[in-house]
Amino acid sequence: MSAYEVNFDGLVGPTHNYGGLSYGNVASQSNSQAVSSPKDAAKQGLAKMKALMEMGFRQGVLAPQERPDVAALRRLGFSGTDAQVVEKAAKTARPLLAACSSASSMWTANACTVSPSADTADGRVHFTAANLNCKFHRSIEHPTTSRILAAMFANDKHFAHHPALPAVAQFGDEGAANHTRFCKDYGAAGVEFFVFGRSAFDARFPEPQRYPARQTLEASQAVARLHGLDEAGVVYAQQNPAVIDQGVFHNDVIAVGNGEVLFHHEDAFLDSERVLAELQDKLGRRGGRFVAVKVPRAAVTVEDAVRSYLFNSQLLNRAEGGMLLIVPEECRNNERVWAYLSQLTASGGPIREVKVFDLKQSMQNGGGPACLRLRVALDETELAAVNSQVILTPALYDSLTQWVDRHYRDRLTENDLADPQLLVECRGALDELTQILKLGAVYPFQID
Ligand code: SUG
Repeated sequence: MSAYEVNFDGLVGPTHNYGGLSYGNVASQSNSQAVSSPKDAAKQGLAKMKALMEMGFRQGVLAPQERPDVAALRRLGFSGTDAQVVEKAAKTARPLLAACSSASSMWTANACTVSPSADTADGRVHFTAANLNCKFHRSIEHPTTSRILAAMFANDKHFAHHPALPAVAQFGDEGAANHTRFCKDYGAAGVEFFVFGRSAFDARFPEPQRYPARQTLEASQAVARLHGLDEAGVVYAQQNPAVIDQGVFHNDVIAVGNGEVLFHHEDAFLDSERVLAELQDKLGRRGGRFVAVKVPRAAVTVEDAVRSYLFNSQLLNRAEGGMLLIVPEECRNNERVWAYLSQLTASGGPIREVKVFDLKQSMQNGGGPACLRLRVALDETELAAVNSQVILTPALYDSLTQWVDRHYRDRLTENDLADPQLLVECRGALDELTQILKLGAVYPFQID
């Protein structure tokens, strides 16, 4: 039976703004307080989805969240009507209002970890929502994420959903941003590669000195257990703490894999040789031939990788053979990175083509092409069991574009977050969206 990789991109929410909320994410910090354009952000994301659909890839959409999150503000002690809650937070606790207004669920690589049915003990596709415990503004995403995933993949026979891990730093879990799957074919048993930043319980693993390591080994191990993965098909690797300290806050900022190929920076992992040998061995036992494309620091420094987001790219199989790399515009603007890419595609290796996308609105918060998508490998039967309204078609693209035009603001500043009307607009937009995507009631304002 044929199997596909379906990319579910996050639709950017109406409150997209630059809150400077992510310590350790260089772009988020350096663009703090800049004026955002929610409308441009949503359209840049939709343009990427449409382009992939037109290239023949299966493309899905993951809905944004209700923001400001009034329920989260109430849990922090703000009271009164919804408008009063926003008003009081704006007056006395701006950083909390900014955190509760973030549109960060757009980076769906962090929504959850997914294991395809070919890898799991019960033959179902498993999803574990990420607790995103490292940052408050992201830690409030998982309850709604779980409801949205359940509405998209609503079939017990094929899909198993696990709630987020315990909400403590020891089980800090950032979802698919630190998880890659290698396989000969999407439908064949593969090797799941979990990259962690630190261990919560074992002091032998070194830690970064400056910036936080968000993903723990123990969280990755728990996800592998929940999904019923076989040890023979799992590899754990520690991210190099030195690169976390240079702004590589997720593995997907320094490496990307697809099929039998890992495209990675020379400094991405600790004990790199051993890690690559284990991947080669385990994939070999599953009938695959592992290929590592290593980018030397002499060609691209970690700093250039972080600035350009070279590795936060989408690595996709082309129908005509070879792979295509989807990169952000910032790669073309960086001379060294662009020179490297030109040489890479001419080198006769697995990566043959590069396509560039303008994702500036998301990039300014540290979110590139790979952050914006959640990969789900599905066979034909499973694909048929997915809520068909979330699969992009030309008609859905048109209706989402018109929906954005109707509801989104052209510009948003920190002061605008204090406007209670923004909440009204957001809820109105999302109510309509749940009808377009046939999600049912998934938002707090629809169920509480
Ligand atoms: O968690 N930025 C996100 C970016 C996530 C990127 N995802 C992956 N690499 N997979 C984060 O740091 C910034 C929000 C702000 O500052 O307004 C933010 O949350």
